[in-house]
Amino acid sequence: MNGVVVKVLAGIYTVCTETGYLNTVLKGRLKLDEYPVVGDLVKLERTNDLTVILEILPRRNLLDRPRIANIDQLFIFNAAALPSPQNYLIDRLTVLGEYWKLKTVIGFNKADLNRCHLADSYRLLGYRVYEFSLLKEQEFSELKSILKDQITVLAGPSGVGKTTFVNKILEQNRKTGMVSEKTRRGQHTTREVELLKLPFGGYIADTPGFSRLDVYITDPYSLSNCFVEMQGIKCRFQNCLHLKEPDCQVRDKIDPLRYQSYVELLAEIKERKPW
Ligand SMILES: Nc1nc2c(ncn2[C@@H]2O[C@H](COP(=O)(O)OP(=O)(O)O)[C@@H](O)[C@H]2O)c(=O)[nH]1
Ligand SMILES: [Mg+2]
Ligand SMILES: [Zn+2]
Repeated sequence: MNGVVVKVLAGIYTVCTETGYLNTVLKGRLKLDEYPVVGDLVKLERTNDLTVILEILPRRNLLDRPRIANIDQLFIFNAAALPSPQNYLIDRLTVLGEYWKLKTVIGFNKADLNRCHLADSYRLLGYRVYEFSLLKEQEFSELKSILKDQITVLAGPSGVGKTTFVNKILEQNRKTGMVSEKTRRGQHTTREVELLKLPFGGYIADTPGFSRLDVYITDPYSLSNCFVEMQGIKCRFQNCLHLKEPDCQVRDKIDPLRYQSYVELLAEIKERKPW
């Protein structure tokens, strides 16, 4: 029997199988190079009253902080207002989406409050952008079709409506703005990540976001590969960071806001301290 690890807590791996959820442990004395993480496909065996994990099937990808495997899609979740969207945060996430080669979707919730001009900028870059209000039922079927049969990671700042979204999608009532979530806010510890099974196929994980870009991108020269609009432009220089180099052919072709994000992200990567 196979299943998907949806939660890891104190050595107990909750696995979703075709017959339901099972709490499992690692097979005794099982020597694994790596321990299972949320998103892992695992091979299970039932022994007496216990279900054990025999093997982790090969991973398609493995994201860090939070640790999660086999992700298909990144849903960058924002609000058109309250809080107003931060292009820098969105750019950081689009960079990670490119880095991990994930399908990337950008959503702007709370369309009832504001019309967000940033939506058009990201559309122009070729991203799939959705503007909606979770207060309006009719806009919901399209959002469901985006998630169907995908393993989606939801990332975005707090207050934008992520929990409201997940509740509606799961047709259940988890508390919005949960206290436990609030107490963790501002701390730099990683919140545990959990995959939630969607009733129409697929899984979704609500995450605090992948903030430590420098964990992944260590070579400043590779950052431009993670900006979709820079991928197609050849700079005349082999080694160009597209900063102040004279005659750089990339710098002037990029949207100024995106370019500013590029410069700031580059600075972050360069400041990286060895661990
Ligand atoms: N005006 C408006 N408020 C919304 C909408 N969606 C969610 N909210 C509210 O935004 C607040 C934050 O929502 P929550 O789901 O806790 O956000 P999270 O921090 O991203 O999980 C709650 O008070 C929601 O009721 C929307 O489409 N329009
Ligand atoms: Mg929330
Ligand atoms: Zn250049």
